[in-house]
Amino acid sequence: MKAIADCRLYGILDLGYVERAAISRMAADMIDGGIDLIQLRAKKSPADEILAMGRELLPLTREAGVPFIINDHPEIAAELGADGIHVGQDDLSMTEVRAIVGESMLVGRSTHSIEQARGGAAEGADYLGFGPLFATPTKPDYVPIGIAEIAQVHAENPALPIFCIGGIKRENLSKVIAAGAKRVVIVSGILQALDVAAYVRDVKVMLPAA
Ligand code: 3NM
Repeated sequence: MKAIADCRLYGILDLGYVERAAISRMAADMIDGGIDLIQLRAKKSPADEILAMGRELLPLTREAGVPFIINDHPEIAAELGADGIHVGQDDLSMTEVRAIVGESMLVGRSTHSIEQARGGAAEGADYLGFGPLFATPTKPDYVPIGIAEIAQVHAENPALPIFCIGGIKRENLSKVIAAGAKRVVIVSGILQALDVAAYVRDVKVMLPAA
């Protein structure tokens, strides 16, 4: 499995954009393009459906060596044997998450400020999300933080993988990289692309390896 330190482009299968029946096809296209990480984000789905989707996706990601992350639900991640769990600011503490998923699973935390990123680093998160950089319909209730603090958040946490997120598209990626981003999450840009694999491939070329 690809190490988190080597991951640059994080894709999310968000059920707000992808039909349930199309998740495996979408995952395969993302993998084909060279996606580094895949998260399942199904905010409105019941636990048993998330588990069923995870069971469908995990063999695909495993075969590709792509870490598979579950959003929000540590119990499901543990039951599934996922590679990671991603939690938000209002979710469980790191201690509580670790008690459910164990020590070896990746734990990611969403952060929306420099201060929250310090908290994520201090609690021992394996990686951080940092955003939303720009306004985005995927997470409509959040005030965008812009790109000015990207350099600082990286300077403060040089060893921690930080994934910039929120409103990032192929079209504005060079601006985000110029501001200091090394890793990004792209949700709607990938899921709404006419050619998903080609879109992922293009973005990967723009994100140089360490
Ligand atoms: N989390 P898109 S922004 C899921 O800032 C999510 O924590 C964010 O989707 C955060 O690429 C976001 O379509 C949505 O803008 C990202």
